Amino acid sequence: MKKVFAAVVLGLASMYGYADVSIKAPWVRATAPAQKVAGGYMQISSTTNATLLKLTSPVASSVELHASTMENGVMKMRYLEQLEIPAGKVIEFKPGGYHIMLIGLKKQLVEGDKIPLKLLFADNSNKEHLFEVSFPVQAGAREKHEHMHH
Ligand SMILES: [Cu+2]
Repeated sequence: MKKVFAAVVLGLASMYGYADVSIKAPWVRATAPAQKVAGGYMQISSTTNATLLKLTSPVASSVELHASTMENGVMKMRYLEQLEIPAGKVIEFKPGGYHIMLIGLKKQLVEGDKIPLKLLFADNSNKEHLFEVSFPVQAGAREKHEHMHH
């Protein structure tokens, strides 16, 4: 009887035990009244290999994953279909690097607001897991070159 119980507990643990991915220090940059795009940042890590597949938010018509890179002294932005999160590595989203791009904003993002974002991850057995994360809006430091391609 004890053995059966242990097996059930293990079974549940593998089904619901997806605490592997952790998201730290999320924030979204505050916007000007007419601004339609905003950048979002966070740190993602996972104890097992995972893939960030998709992001959505009720405040934007779409949410994309972007990577900024310097090429010959010019900041360029690249759209990423998805992002691999290798086990044990912290992927830092920050101005000038990986970022979330909220596109088609439905309202102004004011410092102090909290923006809900849903992040869909696939684990290493291709099971999908939906995370709901609240991103506080912060003024942050303005970097002129950051979104020159929008
Ligand atoms: Cu961007």
